Amino acid sequence: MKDTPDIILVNPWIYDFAAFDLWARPLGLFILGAKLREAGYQITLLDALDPFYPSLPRKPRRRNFGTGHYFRQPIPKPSLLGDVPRNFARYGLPPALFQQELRRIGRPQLIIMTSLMTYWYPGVIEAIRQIRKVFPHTPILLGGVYATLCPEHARKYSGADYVWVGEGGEQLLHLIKTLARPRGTKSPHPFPVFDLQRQIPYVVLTTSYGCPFSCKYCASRLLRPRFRQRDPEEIFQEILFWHQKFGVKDFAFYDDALLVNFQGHLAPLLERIVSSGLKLRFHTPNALHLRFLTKEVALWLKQAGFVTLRFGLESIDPKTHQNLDRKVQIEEFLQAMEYLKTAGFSSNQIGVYLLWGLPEQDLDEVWRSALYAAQHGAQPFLAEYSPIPGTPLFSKACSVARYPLTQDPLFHNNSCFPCIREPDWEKIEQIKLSVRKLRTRVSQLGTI
Ligand code: B12
Ligand code: SF4
Repeated sequence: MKDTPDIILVNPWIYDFAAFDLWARPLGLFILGAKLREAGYQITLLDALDPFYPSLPRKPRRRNFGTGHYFRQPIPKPSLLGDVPRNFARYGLPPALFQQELRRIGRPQLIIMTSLMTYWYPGVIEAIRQIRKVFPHTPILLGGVYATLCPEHARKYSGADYVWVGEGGEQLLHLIKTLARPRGTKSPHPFPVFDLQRQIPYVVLTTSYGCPFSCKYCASRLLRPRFRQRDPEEIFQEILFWHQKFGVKDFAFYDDALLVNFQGHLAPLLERIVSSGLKLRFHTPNALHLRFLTKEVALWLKQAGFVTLRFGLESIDPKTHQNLDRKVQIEEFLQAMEYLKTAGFSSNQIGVYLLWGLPEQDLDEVWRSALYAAQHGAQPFLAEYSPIPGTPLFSKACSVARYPLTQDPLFHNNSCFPCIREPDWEKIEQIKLSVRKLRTRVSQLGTI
């Protein structure tokens, strides 16, 4: 008889104009997986995004440090986003392979699915629809960012039996125990369940939850109301485990506030890494705070093996910061750049995110910011604003947007520039292209 798992963890598809595996893993689901193992459940993973699935029609290209493309299939663009002159796609396994995989695994007692961007909900709905075809009666529990930020929508449309809001502790485990009985298997380790993947090109981790800041465009406080830092030694053991047991060299941090309380938090971890002599590469795809980048911090980051640094500069216009985040001043950016260069970082390792598409923001602001960043030796990366329900900026966004933002989370898609009434798509493409050229020049020459 086939040894079916008690629970299948599902990472659903992405439906979007573009998607790239920039150290993007469902960490919340993998942490939950660790708790389930600890509680004696036998679990398995069905990852709809798996770029290593053997019978994919084409192998997605992989890039540096474990990042890479997903398998992509063009699909019709949702009619609501008809005015956006771009192609739409499903990223991940063809549905037939997803179904085949479900049949191969066999019927579990419970299915647990995660969700990320609110506007990726069509991937959640489709995954649930496909699961129902194979296991019509198995309960499905949905959680994650979309489920937390848009619970009403998720309850009404996802098709899940249970929609969980927030992190979930004992109460969540209690619910799971009413839905599935653990077979009492022994957990192989206490860490997020990256080993359920076919390959482990990198591991993502978070040393803290939440953020002490409260920028008006950000959902961090809605997802994690309390800022909490983990024990540095525990994090070191997590890194050591993946490196020693699975040969993982690339680690990406998901923290919202990695550098806060540096002396008491990140410094002890970096000291452990440096003194252990491990040759690892660290990446921070989620931005770091420029304000906390001192000379000492820069030196530690360099010594410990950080190779991809991203910072939240957002804009060089002081008014934007006054109105929205108060998180950085231009002098702090300049100072940080000096420290980073002195510590030995090269320009192709340093990037700054710049927000555009904010309510009432002039498109030229982002271009000025990009030029300024490049002139000072940082690569500019554009981050389009995604309006998020419940954030302080959301009502303003609703009042200027060209779509009814409250009616469908598809309208939160950052690629649509929802807060621009009449997008000049040609100009937008022109800016993107010019910024890409700036990045190339900066990474080759160190400046422009
Ligand atoms: C890391 C991160 C990224 C990474 C990739 C993440 C990934 N996995 O793919 C990178 C840097 C690439 C990224 C990119 C972007 N991101 Co981002 N990202 C995050 C961040 C900081 C953390 C998410 C995370 O994994 N957290 C860690 C784990 C532990 O938590 P979790 O997955 O949320 O899960 C917890 C609970 O939800 C729950 N849970 C999870 N699954 C399940 C399942 C069940 C059943 C249950 C019960 C519970 C549960 O358990 C966990 C707790 O134990 C969040 C902000 C935040 N603080 O959460 C923004 C966030 C999700 N990103 C956001 C945005 C806007 C973006 C960008 C659009 C930015 C931009 N303008 O370019 C891009 C879009 C990328 C794309 N189009 O491909 C927004 C969401 C927007 C939206 N409308 O949904 C957020 C909320 C930040 C914000 N601005 O407020 N992001
Ligand atoms: S944008 Fe960054 S600094 Fe601001 S609240 Fe969100 S995570 Fe914190």
